[in-house]
Amino acid sequence: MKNLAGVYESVVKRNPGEVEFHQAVKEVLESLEPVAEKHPEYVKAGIFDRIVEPERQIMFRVPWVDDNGKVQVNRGFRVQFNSAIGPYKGGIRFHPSVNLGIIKFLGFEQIFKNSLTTLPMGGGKGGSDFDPKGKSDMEIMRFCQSFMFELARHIGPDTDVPAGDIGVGGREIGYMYGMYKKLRNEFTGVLTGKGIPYGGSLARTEATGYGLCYFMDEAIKAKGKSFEGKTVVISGSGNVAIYATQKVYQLGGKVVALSDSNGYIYDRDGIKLETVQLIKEVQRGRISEYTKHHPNAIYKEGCRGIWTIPCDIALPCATQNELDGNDAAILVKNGCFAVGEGANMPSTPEAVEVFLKNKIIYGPAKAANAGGVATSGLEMSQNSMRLSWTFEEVDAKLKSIMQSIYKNASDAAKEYGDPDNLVMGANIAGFKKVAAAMYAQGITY
Ligand code: NDP
Ligand code: 2IT
Repeated sequence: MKNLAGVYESVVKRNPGEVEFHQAVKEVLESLEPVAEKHPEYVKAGIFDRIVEPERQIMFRVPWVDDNGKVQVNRGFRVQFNSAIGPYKGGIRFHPSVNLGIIKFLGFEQIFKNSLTTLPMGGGKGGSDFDPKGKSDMEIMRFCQSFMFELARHIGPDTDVPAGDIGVGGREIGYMYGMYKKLRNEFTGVLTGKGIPYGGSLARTEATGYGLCYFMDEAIKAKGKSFEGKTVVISGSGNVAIYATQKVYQLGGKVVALSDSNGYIYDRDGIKLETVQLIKEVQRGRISEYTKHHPNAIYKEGCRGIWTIPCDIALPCATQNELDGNDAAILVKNGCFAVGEGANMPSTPEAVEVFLKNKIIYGPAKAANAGGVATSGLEMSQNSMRLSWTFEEVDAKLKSIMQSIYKNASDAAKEYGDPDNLVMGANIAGFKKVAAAMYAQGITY
């Protein structure tokens, strides 16, 4: 880095210990070097210095009472990172690993991702270190209500619109929405990923996984290949992984492995999605239970081993840094030709380097998994218009958004002289609109 090295150094210095945030910022700034060269006015207006600093960061106490009557205390976060092109928008994550640095990395990525969708949404992210595993339904409800008790004062349909992420799905959104409505006495589209009976959008549940496959289908087709007949490995077994699996089958591919944080299953005949949905969506169980239903399948402890399974296409859909340089080298050695990121920042910088060096078709998260938030944007539109589109209408819009994200990222990569580098292309294409908006609005935020 030449022009932007100082910006990065200052981020590291001012945000000690926030390693995931540093990682996300570094990758973006490296891609933006040529943009800084082309646009000295952005450097002068401090766009780069400002874009790495959240507009607002909120941290709060979340007290709740467990089923034994014991008081528990968790920490809540909402980082309102950038509102240059629309209200803050981004998911809420409930996972014991959550801390400020993780929420900041996610919020920072969200700025560029949301810009890529072509819809008017700024970037934000929230969450808590609450661990939903092993909690009763009533404990989940009480926690969500307490979380929203505080969060409600900071959000609104034209201010900040949260949604789901790891550990937050339809059930949690429902509990949070109920509490928001009670506190404000307003029925508005303040959250997305809502249930269909109370303002949710059809196809939002499927959107991230479907969108990932639509994006990768474009990228793969551009190289004269397709999903047809291909063997696919997908990590995770949550919302994104499940609907990516469904779409891979619809596109003619075969998914042979899925995982959770404990281990992975390998079914050489093809994963039976109905079984996975029963275990994960209905019973909220562990992926290991799959082998009880399908004794021919294998379960192995340790989630990382999933990358040793030979495949044509790999779709990491679990969490950040789940795939390192070593895993990437094994995938390449085994003949994998495409990697699409359903999760946020699942590949370490070393893994990304391996993919780019080996000319793997690599779909970076902020482009490849933007279908979820894009459909959230469509949910916001439907709520504002007070009408709802059919599944087919939303799905068609999602597909066309993913195609244009691919085109914009690919065009930007070409314009800046590295045609196959979608990392650079996505970062530049996402940045352009936000930078232009920040520049036009003067030095406010
Ligand atoms: P879910 O909570 O539905 O599922 C998460 C899955 O990832 C589970 O299988 C979980 O296993 C696994 N996982 C979570 N943390 C870890 C970990 N530390 N190590 C190994 N496995 C882990 O979440 P989603 O499917 O919604 O999210 C998955 C990824 O996709 C995240 O990176 C999220 O940020 C990203 N994403 C989600 C979008 C959405 O619309 N939901 C949109 C765009 C991106 P276990 O049950 O054992 O924890
Ligand atoms: O990472 C993401 O893009 C999400 N978790 C979805 C955010 C949203 O607002 O739908």
